[in-house]
Amino acid sequence: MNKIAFITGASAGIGEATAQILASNGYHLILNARRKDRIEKLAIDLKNQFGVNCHCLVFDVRLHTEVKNAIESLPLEWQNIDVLVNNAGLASGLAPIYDGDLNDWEAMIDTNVKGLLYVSKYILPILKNKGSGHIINIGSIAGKEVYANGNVYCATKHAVDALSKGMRIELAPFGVKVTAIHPGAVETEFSIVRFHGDEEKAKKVYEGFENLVAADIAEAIWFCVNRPFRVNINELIIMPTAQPIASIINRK
Ligand code: NDP
Ligand code: 8X3
Repeated sequence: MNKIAFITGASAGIGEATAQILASNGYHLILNARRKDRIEKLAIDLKNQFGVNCHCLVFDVRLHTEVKNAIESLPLEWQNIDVLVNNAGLASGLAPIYDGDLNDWEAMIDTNVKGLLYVSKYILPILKNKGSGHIINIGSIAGKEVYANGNVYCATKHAVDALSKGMRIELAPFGVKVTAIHPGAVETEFSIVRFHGDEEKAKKVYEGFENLVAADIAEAIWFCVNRPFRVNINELIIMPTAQPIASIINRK
């Protein structure tokens, strides 16, 4: 029987690449994002390419009631979830803490921390009752190190790191695995979002070195998901070769 994975933030970047690789391995998918047109198109493409079914759930992970209603109203055939990929997230702004914008701070805290918690809250009971399942939390190198002007983004990703460790302790008795994936610079829409739509500024982030691509992270996620039940990959830090630590990028 095909397994079911629930991916938040599946309309772009790492989430979309994860949908591709899981679909190519026979997973049926619950695809979440706010951009309905994107996930609906992805659902059709994955059906055509790999013959898997996708169920689109359009909601904003920051809104508790939307999250609760969407997950609680899943049709019966979509409730038997095996894998949750908590991927939806963003950096908003890159400024010293004394110049920080309140809207940026709230967007990051509400999405990266509270959104991850809201989604997990309604899916955990399913995995716990089954006595199996796998949660993949997308953290960041910003959750392992702190860099100048990253302040609140780094804090939210440190929270993802801590929550992943806590979840692992509390869910292991129920046979539920928890893996945290911490990437360095991956070229996606991430920097366009961070710079509030300034594509020129975003492009510069990736100039002069070989950045990671979303498929690199998706392949690592698939490796973790595809281990035997006895094996859990607790965490992976995945960096561009040119970026040995968060704050150093060796550019040509
Ligand atoms: P993208 O901007 O390309 O994709 C982000 C995804 O998250 C989109 O699908 C977006 O969909 C979704 N999303 C954002 N906010 C919400 C929300 N409130 N509700 C639902 N979905 C939302 O970025 P990445 O693919 O790079 O980012 C994915 C994850 O990886 C994030 O958690 C990010 O912090 C992390 N990460 C990224 C790195 C990078 O360098 N790119 C490195 C380390 C970690 P929509 O807008 O349609 O809602
Ligand atoms: C995204 C990578 O280096 O901008 O999480 O923090 S970085």
